[in-house]
Amino acid sequence: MPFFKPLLIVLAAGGAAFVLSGGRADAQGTTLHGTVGPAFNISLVDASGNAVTHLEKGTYTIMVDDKSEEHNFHLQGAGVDQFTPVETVGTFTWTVTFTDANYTFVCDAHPTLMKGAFAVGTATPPTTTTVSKPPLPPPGKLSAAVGPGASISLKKSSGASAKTLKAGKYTVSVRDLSKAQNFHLIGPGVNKSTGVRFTGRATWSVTLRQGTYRFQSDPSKARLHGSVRVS
Ligand SMILES: [Cu+2]
Repeated sequence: MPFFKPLLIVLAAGGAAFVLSGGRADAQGTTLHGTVGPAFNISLVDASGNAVTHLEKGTYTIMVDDKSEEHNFHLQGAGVDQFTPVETVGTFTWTVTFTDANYTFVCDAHPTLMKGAFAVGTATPPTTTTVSKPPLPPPGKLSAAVGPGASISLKKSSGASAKTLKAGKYTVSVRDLSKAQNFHLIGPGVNKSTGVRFTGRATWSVTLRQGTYRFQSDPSKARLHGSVRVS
């Protein structure tokens, strides 16, 4: 019966395709979520929020939320090499195809501290999957103030003027009590200021590197300024 023949062929082809794909999970369209920062943390999780340790091979969408200007997310392995910029914060979407191999994700700035790994397909899973949160020295604390009169200061937690500091992370609590002045901290890798008309408090997290940092009120910088040496 020639009339039915094309229909039978279609059915057979559909059945064969189903059998072929039935043996393995189809990864097509699966989305994974990578996160790095704001602290020293990096992770890759599936839609349920579980850490990725093993995947079926296939094509995935990777959405990365890079929350830090000090860290990045770098995904590497057979056929895959995708990374976010270290100095940029933002979300990134990649389409990647994983084959039978091990893959790693690291922060390029802290590759020994911030890393993870997973296996795909028949690859042997890596022995450790690390999501590191290493103990770090707590950030130093600094108090910055400008106003209410013609005054500006940057002090250590002891209350002493910050003339010299060790390089590292600091939390700066800023009190801007003047509607005509601001507090502006400038130096290697740092350029932060309150608004001139702004009054109130601000908290900044900064990483101070070796060098000289200057603080000033921009409208009166000849008069209201100071500096701190970082070693
Ligand atoms: Cu990092």
